[in-house]
Amino acid sequence: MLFNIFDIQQLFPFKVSTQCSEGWLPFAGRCFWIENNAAPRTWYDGRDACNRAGGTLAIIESQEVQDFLYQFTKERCWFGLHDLDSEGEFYWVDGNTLTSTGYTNWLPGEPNEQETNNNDCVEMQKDGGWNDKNCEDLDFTDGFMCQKAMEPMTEDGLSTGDVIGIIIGTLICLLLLAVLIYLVLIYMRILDGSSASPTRTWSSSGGAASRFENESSTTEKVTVPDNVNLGIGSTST
Ligand SMILES: [Ca+2]
Ligand SMILES: [Ca+2]
Ligand SMILES: [Ca+2]
Repeated sequence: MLFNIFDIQQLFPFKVSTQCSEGWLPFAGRCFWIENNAAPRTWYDGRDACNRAGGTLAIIESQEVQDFLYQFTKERCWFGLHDLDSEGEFYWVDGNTLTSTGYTNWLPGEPNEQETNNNDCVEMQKDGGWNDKNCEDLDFTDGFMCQKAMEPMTEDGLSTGDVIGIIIGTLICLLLLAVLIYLVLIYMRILDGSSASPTRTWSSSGGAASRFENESSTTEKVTVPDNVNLGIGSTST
């Protein structure tokens, strides 16, 4: 292999490691965002907000993740569990089944799907227990929990996109600088050319014969016919 990515990275002025962007909490190898005190949100509102932030509603696959998230929740919060596709079969938003993760924290008597109320989305209540609830129910559930993967970032917290933006911006600046220097050189050359143009002086040598002579090394002579009166040297009356 001609190029080793790690060798190339050594040439790069940024040290990169995986981190969470500002405001996101690192835990269990990913980043979490807990939205509290928001306006009332449906499960879909939370899902869409997490997606817009580049993540999904949170997946709680263990007691550790449950405990971590619970310490930041101040109210009922939606998370990424639902049985929208098949009643009673709960899936995480990443497509895995609830049984595949093997952890649950249902409140006593939950999930208690009500045919008239379609409880197909799951919230964490204030005591940390899970409750299935109508996905569009705005009562009591004002928060949601998101997760997303850690991102490669520099020590200064710059993401890959930021670094690429800086590099592209720098290249554009260098290109503009090169164009500016080129234009300045052309302008200076034009000025030099005009200052080096022949300076013409009048020479009266040769009697009536008259001509312009170039004082510079470049000789340019213009012969003026003898019968042309240039009005130079004549005395006005
Ligand atoms: Ca249902
Ligand atoms: Ca249900
Ligand atoms: Ca319920």
